[in-house]
Amino acid sequence: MNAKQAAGYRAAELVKDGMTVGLGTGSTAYYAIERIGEMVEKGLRIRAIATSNASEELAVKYQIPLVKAAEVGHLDIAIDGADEVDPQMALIKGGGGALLREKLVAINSSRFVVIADSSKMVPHLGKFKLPIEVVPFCYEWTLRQLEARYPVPFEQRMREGGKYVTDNGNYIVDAAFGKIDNPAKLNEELKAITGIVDHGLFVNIASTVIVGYEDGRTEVK
Ligand code: ABF
Repeated sequence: MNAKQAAGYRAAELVKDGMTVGLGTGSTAYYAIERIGEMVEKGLRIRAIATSNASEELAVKYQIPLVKAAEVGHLDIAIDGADEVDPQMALIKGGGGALLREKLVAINSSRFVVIADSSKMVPHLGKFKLPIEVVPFCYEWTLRQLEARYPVPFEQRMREGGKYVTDNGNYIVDAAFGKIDNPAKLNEELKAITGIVDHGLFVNIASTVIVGYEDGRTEVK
């Protein structure tokens, strides 16, 4: 069992019969979804909201019943990966481009459980480029505002055939901040810039972090 598997399976153990679950996105969340699918197969009554089209497809594959926000007041638990986790459990997420739905699911869950292999644990955030989701309308001006405000490289995320587009039809700009000294301050500043939908800083949202190690061990923080 590898580190991602160990963390994903351990997190799935927190899901109980009757719960409504937020399904994360990425290669670590994959294992949590796989295990939750096995639990559904054994008869546990679990319903879910997925944080991306890719995770929705996994839920369908594993026959995990999907619900809409209108059908449930909140989520009992959300399980999702991260790109970086600092000692205060602040995160950088969005490497997979799903940050907006991931944040909406996380903030509407009673418990947000982050699952990560030990390589994601960092002393401070920022080495991983911060994904920022921007609306396509006049995005060049939004990019100009960012570049005027922060003296760091901003790079529009591309994919084969052109600009990367999120499941929500927006663009992603990746910001190479290097070291982020005050994630809470940057979180507020970015949210105040018109044209920015959201970004990959998750501050004071995670309630549990499950770290997976290559020997199959897990550590719950
Ligand atoms: C997702 O998990 C993204 O926010 C983040 O980029 C990704 C981490 O990737 P992985 O689990 O594949 O390492 O939630």
